[in-house]
Amino acid sequence: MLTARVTSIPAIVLTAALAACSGAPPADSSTAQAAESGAAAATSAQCKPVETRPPNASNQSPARPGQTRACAVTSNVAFDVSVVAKGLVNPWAVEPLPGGDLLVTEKSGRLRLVSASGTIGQPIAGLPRVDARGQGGLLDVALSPTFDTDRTIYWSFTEPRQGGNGTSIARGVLSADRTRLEQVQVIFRVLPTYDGTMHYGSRLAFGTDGMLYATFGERSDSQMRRYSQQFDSHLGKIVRIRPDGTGPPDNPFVGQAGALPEIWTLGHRNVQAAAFDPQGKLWGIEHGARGGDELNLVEKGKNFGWPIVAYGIEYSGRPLSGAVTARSGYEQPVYYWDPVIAPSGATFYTGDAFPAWRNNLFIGSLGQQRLVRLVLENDRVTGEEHLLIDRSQRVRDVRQGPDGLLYIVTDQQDGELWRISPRR
Ligand SMILES: [Ca+2]
Ligand SMILES: [Ca+2]
Repeated sequence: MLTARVTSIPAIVLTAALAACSGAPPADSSTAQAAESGAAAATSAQCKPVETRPPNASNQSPARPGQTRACAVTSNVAFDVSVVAKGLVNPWAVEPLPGGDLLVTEKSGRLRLVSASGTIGQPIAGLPRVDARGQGGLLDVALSPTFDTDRTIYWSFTEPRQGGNGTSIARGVLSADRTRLEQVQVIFRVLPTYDGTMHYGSRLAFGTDGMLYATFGERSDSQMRRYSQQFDSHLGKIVRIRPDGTGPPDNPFVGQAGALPEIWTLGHRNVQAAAFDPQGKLWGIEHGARGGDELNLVEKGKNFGWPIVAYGIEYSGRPLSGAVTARSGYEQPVYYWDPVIAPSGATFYTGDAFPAWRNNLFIGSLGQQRLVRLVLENDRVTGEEHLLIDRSQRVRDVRQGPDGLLYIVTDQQDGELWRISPRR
């Protein structure tokens, strides 16, 4: 939460900073943050955000300047978009392989190898069945940190279960000819099982600690939201597990009565994007309420608020019942979008092909059909750019390849795989 540490900044500078980029003034005593960004305030007269439409939650204010509607920035990077492959049916994830080929999941349950030149392989055999209704299906895929030697991959999927379904994580070994998965095991099951078709999450990301971090939704229905705050459920959580699916002893709630040992953070709504930054910090981007999509710095044991603390309104247009935008003990998002972008897939760019983009966070936007680029400084968003708008496709996932280029899949019935490379 915010703490008032510095209050000496002149009120007139504060006012300028607030007016320039963040709409109305903050709702709580967050002037310290404004003071920290005093330098930015001095130059913010020219600041215009990418988003200029009215917010959905017109009566809400950010907790600090720059928490939403950051200054629009233009990188002036000239790039080409190559359509590597077409005809992918609602692809959900793209995972570049070391040699240049790519794994692509399709929501209906197929995992495919797409060659660097764009040849789409037959579905890889050996995956368990998925429940592909609604938002469910075959979701993310990630390579083992030791893929080079063990050819092991991990994937998340909507598992049909007695009484409903749930997000589960499986792993398997890609056969030498890359046509099938062997030694397939379901290593983790989100509890409880529920009979619905929404908010499964999920993204998978290995940390430098060798642990697998996985993000999940709270299953959307109003009676399910409370699970985001309950320690006896994985719904609305980010978990940290060993490669065998078990919770390690240094997780934050190990030993707490009734708490599941895999929980890393709580209070999430539906996290469909997660990425480690170059310093090894985990960031999660989640679908919020209408006007409340969030970028969060995912730190051990923290509570990100849903459904008690949240920006936005119900998709019906009604206020969020019982919610406030800020409360002590609950994390503020580093950044939020109102109106929403509907985020899915994210990566920090670290390659050599685009020096101007290094350390920037790229996020897919389903709802606004574009790629979002965020500039971060000291764990704050200082610039936003929207790319690939003219393509009008729902961007589902973005990853950096070993060649330093960006790879994107689009969530369409006739979905595409794109390669973003410097213009020739
Ligand atoms: Ca992935
Ligand atoms: Ca939140």
